Amino acid sequence: MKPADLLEQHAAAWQAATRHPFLDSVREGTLAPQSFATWLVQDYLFVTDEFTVQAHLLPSAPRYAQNLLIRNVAALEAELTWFEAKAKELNLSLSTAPHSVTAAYGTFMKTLEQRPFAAAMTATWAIERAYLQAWQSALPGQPIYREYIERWTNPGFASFVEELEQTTALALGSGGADKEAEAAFLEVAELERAFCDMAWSPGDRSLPRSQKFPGSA
Ligand code: HMH
Repeated sequence: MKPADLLEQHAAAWQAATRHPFLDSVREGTLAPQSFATWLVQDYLFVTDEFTVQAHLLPSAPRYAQNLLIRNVAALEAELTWFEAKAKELNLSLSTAPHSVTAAYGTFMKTLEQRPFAAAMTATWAIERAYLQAWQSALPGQPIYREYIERWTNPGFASFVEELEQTTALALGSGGADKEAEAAFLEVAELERAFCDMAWSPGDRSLPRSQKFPGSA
């Protein structure tokens, strides 16, 4: 099995994870400010968990994956700093309780430490690949979201995701964990969809449209 086979065999689940009204509204500029704020704060909490889990994967990762995984950990740490700056700009508090979906995603990621490396690597790739594709669907997007869209659609990020795919292919190539890798892939797809749903919840959408983009006041 190759990573591309997973995308092909689970095209519907993957589509649901990466084509979402949340990103359509980022593209169209119709997103409620509260939805964006919820997304930003919860994504910060998500990356906090992802960073911890990825750091834990390092010591037992195969030699061929170590350099890439170290760069992933470094990129996630830089992303935390970036989110902290954005939150400050927009006057959003990051000391918020995780939403149940964010908590579930964190719990899932923690289990990767106990799974075969091929499954953990497949999930690591799928998590980043999902964001690449989801944010590509928001292109060109509204100017207020430009920096966000560019973060996950720039060529450097795309080639990083490509490297993750190649390393996942190597891990799968050593054999024996296809079923576990497939399960992890499907869990990522479902959690990514749920994460977008969370930001795009009817409760959030019903907030007054007149409210300005956070920080624009
Ligand atoms: C929910 N998935 C989610 N947030 C992210 N920041 C990424 C993937 C990419 O790191």
